[in-house]
Amino acid sequence: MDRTTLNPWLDLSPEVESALNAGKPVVALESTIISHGMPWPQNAETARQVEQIIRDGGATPATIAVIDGRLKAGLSSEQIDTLARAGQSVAKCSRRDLPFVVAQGLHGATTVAATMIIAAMAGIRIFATGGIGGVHRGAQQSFDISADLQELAHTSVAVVCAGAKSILDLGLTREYLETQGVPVLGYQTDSLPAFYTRESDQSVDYRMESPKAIASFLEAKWGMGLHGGVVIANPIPEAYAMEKAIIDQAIEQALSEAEKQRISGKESTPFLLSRVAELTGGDSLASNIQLVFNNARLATAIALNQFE
Ligand code: PSU
Ligand code: MN
Repeated sequence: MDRTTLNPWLDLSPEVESALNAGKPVVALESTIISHGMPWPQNAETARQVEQIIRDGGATPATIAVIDGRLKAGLSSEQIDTLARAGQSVAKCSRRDLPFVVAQGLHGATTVAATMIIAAMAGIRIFATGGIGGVHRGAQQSFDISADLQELAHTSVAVVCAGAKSILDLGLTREYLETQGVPVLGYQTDSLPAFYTRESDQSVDYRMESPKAIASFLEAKWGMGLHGGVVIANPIPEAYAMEKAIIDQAIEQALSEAEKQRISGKESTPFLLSRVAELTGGDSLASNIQLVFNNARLATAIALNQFE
């Protein structure tokens, strides 16, 4: 990519800049998962470990956030700590929120949508995370549909995730993605994974057996000019998968508390995530961390294939 065309609002870390200039594989990572998705200090440890997994696999990690009003692809260890310690007090930034945070010179933790936007600006095509946002249960009434889905419709970045949590309506999420022309690939699975569990009652569009097959799919899509994202759904490793009944019960309770407390808008997803984590104790946090690592490994393998 021609560095002179770099967006003037965006800073690359030295590590990310040299990888991109050399045409080496880079994997993007989001920061809402750090500030809003996990508690301190596991969030900072996980963020650093996931970067190391990507380096060990032969690619360069680019953790994405807004720091003092600057868009960043690649954070220092201190910047990761700042977001991790501040937790929910950092602004959760989706597409809608980026101009405010930038204009005010604030820090922002980027969601899947905002991370895709900044990754695309930097010329990064592969992004690893935990779970994507989607169509919430009861969206027929609440209209609560994550901006992540619209971003997937338009922005050409592939998102490796463990599916979506069943705080969402997975069936409606699938329908929405289908309407928007977003392919959902299953890595060695026919079933859409549901984050803590390897399977759900939803299917994927196409089962892919190897990182190479996924890289070929991406090359064909973007090569022929079909802009937009791709969901690459990677089931949680068997050893860390949780019992469906336990997760389902925690999710039902979190949803009913959210309704009683009239939680809505951008608070909804963080509220549900943290209540589910509290209700299931340390087990769900350990699973969450392991599935992020697993997604980083797959994203790295796909990124390497893209550069063969
Ligand atoms: N789902 C998870 N973990 C997360 C998120 C979703 O299992 O951390 C975060 C991601 O950053 C995602 C965001 O992009 O929540 C979606 O928020 P909303 O539903 O408000 O769009
Ligand atoms: Mn929402």
